[in-house]
Amino acid sequence: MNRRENGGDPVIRDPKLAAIARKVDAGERLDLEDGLACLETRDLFALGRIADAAARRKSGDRVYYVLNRQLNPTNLCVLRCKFCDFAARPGDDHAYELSLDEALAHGGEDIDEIHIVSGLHPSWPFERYVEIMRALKDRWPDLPIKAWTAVEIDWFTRIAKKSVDEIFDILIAAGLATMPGGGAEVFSDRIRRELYPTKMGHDRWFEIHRTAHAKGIPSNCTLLYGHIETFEERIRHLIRVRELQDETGGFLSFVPLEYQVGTTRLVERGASASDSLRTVAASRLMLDNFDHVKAYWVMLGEETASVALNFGADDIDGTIVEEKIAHFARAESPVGLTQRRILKLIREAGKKPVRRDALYHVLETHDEDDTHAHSVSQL
Ligand code: V47
Repeated sequence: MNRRENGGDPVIRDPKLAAIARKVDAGERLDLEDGLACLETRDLFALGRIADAAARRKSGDRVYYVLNRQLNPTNLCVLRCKFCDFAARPGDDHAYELSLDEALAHGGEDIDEIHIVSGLHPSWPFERYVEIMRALKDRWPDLPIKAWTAVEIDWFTRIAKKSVDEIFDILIAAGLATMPGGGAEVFSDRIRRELYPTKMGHDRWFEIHRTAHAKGIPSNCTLLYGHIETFEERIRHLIRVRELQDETGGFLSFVPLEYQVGTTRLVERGASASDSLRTVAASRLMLDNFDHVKAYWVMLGEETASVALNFGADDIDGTIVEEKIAHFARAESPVGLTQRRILKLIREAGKKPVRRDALYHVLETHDEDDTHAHSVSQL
């Protein structure tokens, strides 16, 4: 195969990837078969190069990160999703509810995003969730709040007996800037029936994100992969979210979440590093209308996340400080990363770190490589 026939890359061994490279070069949209070829290929490095080229067309050699903290006000939850180690029932050993002061302690002038995700508490009124946002906003008016997955928004409509529209109006007045992409899981009715039959349906997830976008609130979309889903279900998930992005343009970032086996043990072992890298690359290549694909280090682990920055990801999330959802599920990654460590992971991938806020406003670019000026123990 010569250079012209395989999309300009002399060493693409997989002919399906060569065809994908040609399509990407020509700006053609990939279809289900292409997505499957990305997940099935054994030509991992060629896939990485194609996805990296696509990422570079969006972001150059920049990789975004954010100084952030996660706040999970409670893990008490009325749902029993079969993949989740975080949720608790009243009386469970690991159940907790943060007081308002404890929740407030997660804010600060040192961060550019507070990311709030909660359980669906059996008795908290809607006002309790709003109160947390208002208290944060009163204290740190400039701190962008990224809060509540669509599942919580749906819960708020039920406990407050209000429409999605009305709930958003209240949350926006309380300081909502953007929404995380959780609760999407896998857009497959089969998976929903098997793993989270009592959670709201996927159509509702789309309705809520569509409403958020119409109200000027951008959001993310996640994919929970590496459990019982098929490759086809992964790719159909990408195609479905791509359709809403065509319609609204309101998504900021796509976030593949690697299932943490923890005690839920839907499968014996989680996704391999190469499966995760293929999933990141497939996401980048299928989602031609998304600006950002995230390598979420908490679930990928630092090393795979750093490699994923050469497989189509242009964002590594942030410092986080204390993460609970993956760590209750026994994630092996640390509970938080220092800014210095994040800079090192990005630079070791050969990319330029760019500090952003929750809405991807650029706050700082780091041109000087000071990674090696510090000993490993400080990193
Ligand atoms: O929807 C639960 C997932 C999500 C497990 O938008 C698990 O930037 C892996 O929304 N293994 C909530 N995942 C977290 C979330 C999120 C996280 C990071 C970045 C962003 C973003 C959003 O956590 C849930 C569910 O899919 N989850 N249990 C588990 N065992």
